Amino acid sequence: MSLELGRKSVKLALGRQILSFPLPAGEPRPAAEFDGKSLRATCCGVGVELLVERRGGATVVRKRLGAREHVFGLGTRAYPPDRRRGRFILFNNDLYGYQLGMDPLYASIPFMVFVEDGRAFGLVVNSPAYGVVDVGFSKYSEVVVEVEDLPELYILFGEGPLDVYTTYSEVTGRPFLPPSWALGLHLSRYSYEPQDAAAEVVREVAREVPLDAVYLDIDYMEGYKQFTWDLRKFPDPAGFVHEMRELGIRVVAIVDPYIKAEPGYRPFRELLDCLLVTENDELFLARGWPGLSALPDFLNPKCRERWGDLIADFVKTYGIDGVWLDMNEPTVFNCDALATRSRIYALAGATPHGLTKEELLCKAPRGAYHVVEGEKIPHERVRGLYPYFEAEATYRGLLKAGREPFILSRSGYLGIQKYAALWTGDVPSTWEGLRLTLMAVLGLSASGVPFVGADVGGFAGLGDYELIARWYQAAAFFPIYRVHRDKGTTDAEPTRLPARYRHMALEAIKTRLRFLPYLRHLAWAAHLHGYPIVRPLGLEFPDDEDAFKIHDEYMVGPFLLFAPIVDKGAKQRDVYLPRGAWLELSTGKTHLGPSWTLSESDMPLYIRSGSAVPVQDGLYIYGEGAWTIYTDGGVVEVAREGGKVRLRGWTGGVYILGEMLDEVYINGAAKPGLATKLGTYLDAP
Ligand code: MIG
Repeated sequence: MSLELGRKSVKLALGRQILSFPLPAGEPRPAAEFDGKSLRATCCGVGVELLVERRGGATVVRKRLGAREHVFGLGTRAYPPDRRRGRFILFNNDLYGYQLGMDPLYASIPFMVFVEDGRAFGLVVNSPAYGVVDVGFSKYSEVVVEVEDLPELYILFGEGPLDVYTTYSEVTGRPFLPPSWALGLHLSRYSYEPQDAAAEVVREVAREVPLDAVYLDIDYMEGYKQFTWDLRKFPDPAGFVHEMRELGIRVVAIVDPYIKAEPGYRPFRELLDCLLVTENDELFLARGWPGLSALPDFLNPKCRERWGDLIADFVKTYGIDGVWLDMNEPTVFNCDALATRSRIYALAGATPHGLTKEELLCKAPRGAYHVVEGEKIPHERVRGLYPYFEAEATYRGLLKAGREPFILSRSGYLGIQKYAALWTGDVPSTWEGLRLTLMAVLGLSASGVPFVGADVGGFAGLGDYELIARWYQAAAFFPIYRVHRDKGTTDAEPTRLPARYRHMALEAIKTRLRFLPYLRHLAWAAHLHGYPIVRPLGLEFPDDEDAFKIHDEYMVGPFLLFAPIVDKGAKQRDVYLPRGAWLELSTGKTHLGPSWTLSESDMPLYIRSGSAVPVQDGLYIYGEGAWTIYTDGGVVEVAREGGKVRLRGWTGGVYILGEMLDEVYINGAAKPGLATKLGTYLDAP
C-alpha cells in the first residue's frame, strides 16, 4: 500500500496494477492521509473523504452523495450523463440494439467527476476487473464502488469541473490530435461491397458535399480473416484506396481481434506464441467472425509489437489511413444470451439493471488467460486493459507506417483517449435511440474521451427518413460524424434520402462544415488541455441545478449551445438557456438566461455572450473578452472591448454579432462596418 502526491493529484495504491499512471509533478500539491480506512485529501478549495475497505481480494470504496451532487463519467452508458441514482457495471460488453437503462455497454471507464455547487473533483478507480458503481441507487446518500481487485485510487483536483479533465489528462495521458480529415463527414455501412459499388456511393455523395472518409466493414475480408481481402469483391484493393485518395477521401478499414486458427495463415503464425491461452497452457479458441479463432494477448509487449507490424504492413501495402477497431471488448460468440432481464426493465423505462455476471461472461473469452511477465492472469481480472493495449499497439503501427494515426474504437478504458476516438456502438434506429444517443455521447465525452461519435441514422433497425434527417442534425457537432447502418437497413447516405430529408441532411452537413474551424480549435484544446468537446450543460454551468437535468441539448465547447429537434413531427422545440445572454444564429434574436424559449429554427443553435468562434467565412465575436484560438497554422489572439478589436494571426473577416456599429477599430485602424442580419460585418483586414 502506498500514498503518493502529485500536482493536483493523489494516488493510493492498494495493489499492483499492470497499467499504472505516474502523477504529474508540480504545484499545487494536495494534502492527503490514509489511516487504513479513510482516505482524506484536500486541494484547490475542495476536501474529499473516501472510506476504503478491503474484503479479501475485493475492495469497496464509499463516498457521501450530496443532495445536490452530480456525477459524470464511467464511459459508454445508456443513461443520462449525470449518473446520479444509477447503478453501473464495470465490464466491457457488446450489447446490440441497446435501450435506455441497459448496462453495461462497450466501454467502461472507471473515472468519475463529482460536481457539487460549482466545485468538482475526479475519482479514478484503476482496476480493469469486474466492478459495480452504485451512485445513490442502493443507498440513497452514498456512492459505492466495488471491484474484484486491489485497485489504485486517484483523486484528481481542479479549479472547476473542466480543470479536473485537465488533471485527468495529465495523469492518464493527453488525447491524441486527430488528423484534420477525421473531423469531416465519414461514410460507412455494413458493408459497402463490391469495390465498384463502394466507389459509386462515395462518388455520388462527394458530388453533393465534401466527404472525408469511407469505411470498409468486415465483408472486404476473405472469410473475415484480418489483414486479407476478398479479391472477388475487391479485385484491386490498392487501386480502390488510390482512387478514393484522388477524390480526397481516406479509407478506414475495420480490424477485429479474431485471429483465425488456420495453419498457413500468416498472422496466426506470427502471433502464435503470444495468443491467449487456457488453464492448461493450450491455445484458447473461441468463435468469432472468421470461425474458430485465437485472440492476441495485447497485454504482452511482444504481441503488441507484432500486431503493430501487421497493422503497419497492412496500411502501407494498401494505402489505408485509419483503423476501425471493433469487437474489442473483446466479444466472442460462445453464447447467444439475450439480455432478457435487462431488456424487460429497459422496456419498462426502469433504472439500469445490470446483466448478470453469467450473461456477461458468456460473451467474453471465459477461461482465457493472459501471460504477463511469466505470470498467468485470468482474462476477467484484466478485461478493461484489452482494448487499451490493442489501441496502443495499433496506434504505434500507424505511426510506424508514417500515418497521422486515426483509430475508431468501440471499447476502451482509462487512457484510451491517447490513441482512439470512440463511438457508441449498435444503437437502434428509433426516436428513443436518437435521444439515447445524445445521452450516451455526452456521457462518454464527459468520461475523458473528447473524440466521440455515434452511428448517424442509428445502427439497428430501419428507422424512418425523418428520423435519419434529424439524426444528421443532432450529431452535426459531434467530434466524429459518421453515417453507419446495419445490414438489412435502408440507405442513410444523404444522397439516398427522399428529397425533403436529403435537403435537411445536406444542410446539417454544411452547417457542421461551416463550424469546422471551431471544431478544430476544440480538438486542439482537447489535445492540449484534456477538455471535452461536446459537453453536458452541467459541465459549463456547474452551479446551475437545472443544467444537470438537460440531456437533449449540448454545449459545443464553451461558446455554442445546440438544442436539436429529436421528436417525430416536431417543427419547434423548447430550449433551456442557462445564465447569460444568448444569440440564436438562425434568427439573430438575443435571449437572456436562465430561461426557457421556444425555437422555431430547424437547428436551434445559440452563441453565448463573451465568445469568439472561428467559422469558415469569418470570426464571430459576441460580447467582450479576450480569447486564444487554436488553428493548425498557429495560435490566434483576439480581444474585443467596445468598438475596438485586436487581432493577432487572424486574416479573415470579422462579425460583431448582435450590434450595429458604423465603424470598428481593428488593431487601431478604423474600418467601416456592414450591417447584416446577425450584426456588423467587417471585411478581412
Ligand atoms: O457482430 O462488423 O458495432 O458497427 O458494423 C457485429 C459488423 C460486428 C458490430 C459493430 C458494427 C459493425 C458490425 N459489428
